Amino acid sequence: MTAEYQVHGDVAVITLNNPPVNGLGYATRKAIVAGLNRAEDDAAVQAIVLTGAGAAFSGGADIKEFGTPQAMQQPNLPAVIAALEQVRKPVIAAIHSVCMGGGLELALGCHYRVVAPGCSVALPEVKLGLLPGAGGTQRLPRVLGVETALNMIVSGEAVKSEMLAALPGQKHFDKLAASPEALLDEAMAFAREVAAKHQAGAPLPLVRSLPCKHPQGDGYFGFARNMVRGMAKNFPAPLKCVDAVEAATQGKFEDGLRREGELFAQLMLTPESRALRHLFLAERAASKIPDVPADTPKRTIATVAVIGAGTMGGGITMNFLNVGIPVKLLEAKQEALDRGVATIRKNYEAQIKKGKLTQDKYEQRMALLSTTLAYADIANADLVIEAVFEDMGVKEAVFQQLDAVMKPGAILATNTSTLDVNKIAAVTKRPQDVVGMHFFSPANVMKLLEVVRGEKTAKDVLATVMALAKKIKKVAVVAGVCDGFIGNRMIEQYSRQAGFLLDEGCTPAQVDKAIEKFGFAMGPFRMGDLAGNDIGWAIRKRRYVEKPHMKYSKTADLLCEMGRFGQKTGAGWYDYQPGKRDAIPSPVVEKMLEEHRKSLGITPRKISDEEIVQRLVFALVNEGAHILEDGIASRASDIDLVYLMGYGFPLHRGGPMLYADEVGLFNVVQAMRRFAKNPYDDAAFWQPAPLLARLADEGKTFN
Ligand code: T1G
Repeated sequence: MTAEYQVHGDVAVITLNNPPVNGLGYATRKAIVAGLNRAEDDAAVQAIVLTGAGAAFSGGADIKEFGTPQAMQQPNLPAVIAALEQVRKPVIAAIHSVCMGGGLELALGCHYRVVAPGCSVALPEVKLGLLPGAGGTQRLPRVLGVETALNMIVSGEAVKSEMLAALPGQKHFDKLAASPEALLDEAMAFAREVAAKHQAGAPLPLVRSLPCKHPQGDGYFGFARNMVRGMAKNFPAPLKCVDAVEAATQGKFEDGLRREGELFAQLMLTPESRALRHLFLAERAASKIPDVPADTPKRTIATVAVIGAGTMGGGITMNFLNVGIPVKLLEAKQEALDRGVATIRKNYEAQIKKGKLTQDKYEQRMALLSTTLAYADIANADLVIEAVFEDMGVKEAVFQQLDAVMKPGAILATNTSTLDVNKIAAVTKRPQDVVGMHFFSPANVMKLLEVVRGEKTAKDVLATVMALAKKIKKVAVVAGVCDGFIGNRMIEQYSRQAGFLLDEGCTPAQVDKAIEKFGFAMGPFRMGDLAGNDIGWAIRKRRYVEKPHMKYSKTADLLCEMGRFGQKTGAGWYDYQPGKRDAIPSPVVEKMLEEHRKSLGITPRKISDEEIVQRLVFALVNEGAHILEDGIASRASDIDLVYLMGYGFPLHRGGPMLYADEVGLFNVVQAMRRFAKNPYDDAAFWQPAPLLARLADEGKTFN
């Protein structure tokens, strides 16, 4: 289905019907034009109403069509809008819900717009690394004013329809309907009113005919560019949005439209836009579990218990309080509970100070929090999440307790970041109710949630947790059980390469600077000093036992043996002034590295930034390929999502697997063959994963 055509007396109604959001794909575009032609040829029809069925008026161009021949197949969207403007009968857009991107541009091509209150209206193309490419940068300023329009276009944020309709002098909406339910009737009545006016000879109003000027012209756009430049680091689209809107104020409509088209075409080809479009689809794909149907019944999660009131437990708790779900926080000792609750209060108070939270919302949330020292008190929770010390023995003891007290059907979740969820489940009589919910610190901020599926985890448990993740505004990715799941398994290889680079002659600062120039927010050594080098130390000690064959640089252990755990001890890979976070290259560390290289008989060599970045990033790619082969992740885009949302991989590169696709898997494999010849590296690791080798050989991509 694409668009339905019906005639009600003297008004034709064209209803977009291309679920889920009436994306304006080729078939839908054709159906709109067919409907317009049919209405124009029907003498009985005096006016045309264009509306949408289902959840949206239209969510815009069909993002899934981008990069395919259909995307620009005529009639493309500009052609459909031109057809709208050429119809000699009044066309009224009746907007009942979401009206975004090309959907809004379509509405702006109509002669009139009637909108229901509560609709989300946006030109969000900039979030896809694009700009409105069907006249939005030329028409929106004409109906809302240049500044309001530019703000909407550069931010991509949605605005409620009643807000826009209330703007003084706006010509965006001709009528605000009483409600979404009343919309169509009101639009039809409005259509008949204007039909009469136009039959009497009044010209049909076109947005393109409205004037578009800014009194301060160059001054304003110069200011706008400066504002945008800061927020648009690594992304070309925002500045081109300014260029396009400026063009709307500088001459004939057609010239501005042409300029917009040029800029849109340029952006469509940028890797940054490919990365953002990939991210958009990856987020939505990740919510689908191949063998768990979308309509799998979900368990009701009305109350949650959290065990452990430390940094993670407190952060996890806040996610549920934030969406109105009561939490009972359990600890072993009262002072730990008091500390945990105090931290939650402090976090909320900080948000109030920043104006991000109101006092009454804060009090509402805190009213949902209760605490206890007794397992019996949490027995009726629908979901319990343990966030206790990262030790298998401790976690097994907790799950034995939970198995004994929790009501039947409660979901038992572990926040472990690497441990074997199957082993934890095995100490209970209900392994089907056990699942991993791996939050990332700070848990109330980081969007990523790894949902770790045990061998016996029930499908309805997975479906429930995935739906709950969306409710608490997390990006959830399902991972299978292995050491480190997806993200931490990959970061181990990244960290190993960082260590080998030090062995071979790099300084921590050189490695950090190279990967930060690539786009990571923080390199591995600054990150280690921030998170605490002792955390990695504890994990390596376990892995030395479990994986004796795995080669590591000893530098990180030497650093920890010196007590240099990072910022928390005032010294790590870098030195720190008391109370300051600025990372200062450390002569002590430099000396340690020199002595260490001597002990290995390594003559330090100059290593290029390119080699640093390739070894760090391709290590992620190769391990990601293994993760796909092992079935730990369902799709490459899930791996990208984990790294973008949880490990600071630069958004404009789209994730390690998409980056490898952009570099070309052939080139990735060639580089790995070179790294495998380095005697101080780990040749075995650099054997390309069979999946990677095959795709490279066949000239294919991960995504
Ligand atoms: N095209 C194709 N599919 C889309 C889509 C779109 N524009 N928008 C959403 N979907 C799919 C999505 O993939 C998912 O599919 C389902 O709809 C539900 O999405 C020329 C070039 C509209 C506010 O950027 O912001 O117009 O996973 O989970 O939370 O200038 O989707 O079920 O298979 O997000 O209710 C500009 C993007 C396009 C809007 C609904 N438009 N979409 O949110 O549902 S470029 C956008 C959204 C453009 C023109 C340019 C949201 C939503 P599946 P969802 P939701």
